[in-house]
Amino acid sequence: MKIEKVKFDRLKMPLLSPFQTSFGTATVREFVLVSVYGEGHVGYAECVAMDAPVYNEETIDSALHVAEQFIIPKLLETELETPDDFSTLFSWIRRNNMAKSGIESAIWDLYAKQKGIPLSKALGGKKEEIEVGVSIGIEPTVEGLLKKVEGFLEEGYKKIKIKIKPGVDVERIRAVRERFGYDVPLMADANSAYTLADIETLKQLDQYKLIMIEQPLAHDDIVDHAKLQRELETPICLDESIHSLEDARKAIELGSCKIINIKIGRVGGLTQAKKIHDLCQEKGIPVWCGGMLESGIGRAHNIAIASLSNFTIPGDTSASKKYWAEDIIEPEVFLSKPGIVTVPKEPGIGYKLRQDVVDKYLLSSKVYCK
Ligand code: OSB
Ligand code: MG
Repeated sequence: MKIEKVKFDRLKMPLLSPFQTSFGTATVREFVLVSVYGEGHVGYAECVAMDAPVYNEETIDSALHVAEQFIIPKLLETELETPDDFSTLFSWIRRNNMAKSGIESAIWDLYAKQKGIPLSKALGGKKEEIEVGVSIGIEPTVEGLLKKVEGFLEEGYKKIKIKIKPGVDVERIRAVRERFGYDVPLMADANSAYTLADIETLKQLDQYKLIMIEQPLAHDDIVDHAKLQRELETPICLDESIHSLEDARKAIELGSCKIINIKIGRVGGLTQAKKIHDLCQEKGIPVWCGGMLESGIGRAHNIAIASLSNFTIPGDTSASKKYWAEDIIEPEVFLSKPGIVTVPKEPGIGYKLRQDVVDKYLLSSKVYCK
């Protein structure tokens, strides 16, 4: 594969409603749409770095810098056999996984389009449809949270994830259980807001039979999570702590988690995501696909990777309309049946880019050729 041109479009799209996590509140999503060109085809992906380094160490600007200085010049003069070569070629660059992933995932889309096969198939995915859930931010009121949960349950979402932080945790989970019962597949995501000093609060959550608690402790920890997991009945799922195959291996070996959330951007691309998926499968650790408030382009990649067989837990890839008044893809991501998204059968990601919507939210563009 020869990459002839790379284009970055920086977009800023308003969220339909504010999204609050333990690290802050978002009302807009700024991100980079990546296009890679080769042999008459265009591959698309999204760089999911955020505007501030609150989730991981990257930002949109740091990702653009790393891509421009260290990835693109080499890429434009190298012939890749397969998209897997990308991660070998740039393994010398430490971390900066979202910078890598934005370009690598676009190359995967390009590859699948050149072969005329769906991206899901190129990755080894077998599922024709995937089960999806929703991630609900920290709502200003309990009543507001219950209203949102009710709406998403009516749409048939297969997993309800609720963001928590110290002081806004046990009462929220209790309220959802009291209103909707114990059959609702419910989980909490703390985004690293607790320490081992909060163990009594975290233990109180056990009585609500959550399917898991996601990343309760520090973003860079796997040791305290192992201690915590020994004290909790609720399975721990790691998100922020897992950046690589090696991180996953160590966390599994230590007993730091029983489930792993795979985000393509956080682990440096689809090749690494697939490797972590395969390791987890071998070790009996179920995985699911997390989200980063993606536009439809990022969602499309999430759908493709979630078609692999060990993605046995519904992911966070909800319909486009949960976040966007209008998405930049056609068709939008929608539920084909309650809580189900159909995996596209068209070549590549299987969604078309809506240039009119891209233009509407465009801040700036930059093109790189040899
Ligand atoms: O922790 O999973 C997370 C959004 C931004 C950063 C981190 C996280 C999230 C979400 C939203 O939970 C998931 C989605 O895209 O719907
Ligand atoms: Mg998370």
